[in-house]
Amino acid sequence: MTTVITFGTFDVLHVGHLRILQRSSELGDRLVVGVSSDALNVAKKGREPVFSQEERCELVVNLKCVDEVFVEESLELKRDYIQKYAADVLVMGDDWAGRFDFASDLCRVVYLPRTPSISTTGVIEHISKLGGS
Ligand code: C2G
Repeated sequence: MTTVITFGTFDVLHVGHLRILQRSSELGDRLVVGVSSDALNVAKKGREPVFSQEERCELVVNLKCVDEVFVEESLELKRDYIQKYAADVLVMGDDWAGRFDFASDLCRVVYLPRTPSISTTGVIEHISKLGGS
């Protein structure tokens, strides 16, 4: 059985998130997703996510292509997570290209192209403009 692992915040879930998860799942038999903790998001992006880590995990784990989720507490623990979940493939969006090559002795590292023209920040800005009109 081939296990695929990927990571992300998945805040304000949108079709870009869904598509990368679907394409990740096609690279193996089982897809495990590390969902960034609220604290990690504050450290990484300087703001609280819109949806809590529990809500983000609940949304992601209920997508058909996802088998299991866990909360990613630290960016530094990638190697531990890969080993803990016995991942054969690590998938990241190509905005991270090259930055996870340090794990290539543990598993295959694949960067998939992002879906153009959609982002959590874009969705938040769109909604706040609607609210202001
Ligand atoms: N994504 C995508 N297309 C978009 C937006 C996002 O394919 N239009 C992908 C990203 O490349 C990433 C995943 O969806 O692989 C999750 O995106 P984010 O929630 O923005 O993830 P990020 O905060 O970059 O977290 O340790 C790495 C981090 O946890 C990645």
